[in-house]
Amino acid sequence: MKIIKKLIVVTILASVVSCNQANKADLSDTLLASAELESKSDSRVTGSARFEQQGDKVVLLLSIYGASPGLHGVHIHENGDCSAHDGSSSGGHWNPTDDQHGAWGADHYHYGDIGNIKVDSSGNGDIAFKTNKWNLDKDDKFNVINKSIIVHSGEDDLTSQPSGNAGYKVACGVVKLSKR
Ligand SMILES: [Cu+2]
Ligand SMILES: [Zn+2]
Repeated sequence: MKIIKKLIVVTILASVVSCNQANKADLSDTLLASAELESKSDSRVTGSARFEQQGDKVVLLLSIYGASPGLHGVHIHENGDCSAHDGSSSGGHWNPTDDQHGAWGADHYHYGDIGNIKVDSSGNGDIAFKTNKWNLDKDDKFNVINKSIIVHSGEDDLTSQPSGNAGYKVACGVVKLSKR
């Protein structure tokens, strides 16, 4: 009986150890960042963003809650600072290529011009975004760490300068490296 118990314990320990090793191996080349979006300008909008480096691409998943139904402009802004009541401390659109505001992938756009997020009748919205123009791991001007992600009160028209006439800022979160 004792021998059987020992065998069971040894087997369980061995499987726990091997699981841990497998997880470590998976994480070694996964770089993650996140942003918790807080309400701004007396809104009730909150949200969370997750950034993952996948090879030479960054994948962004953003979910927001408590927003009015319809389209809301979403951008990466240049400063990782959400302290102002109206979010103005986040600065302008992140624009490392010194270009004009526009639709992502058009002739002219900012690297922070994610576009619009669609919010349903319950006030929830999700957006998934993937690009090889950003990174989480390089010491260059295209690294998105320490920038901020902003949700606006209105729709980004993808045309007006300098920021798409998307209204005021209703949520803001600083992009922080979370795991290597
Ligand atoms: Cu913005
Ligand atoms: Zn822009």
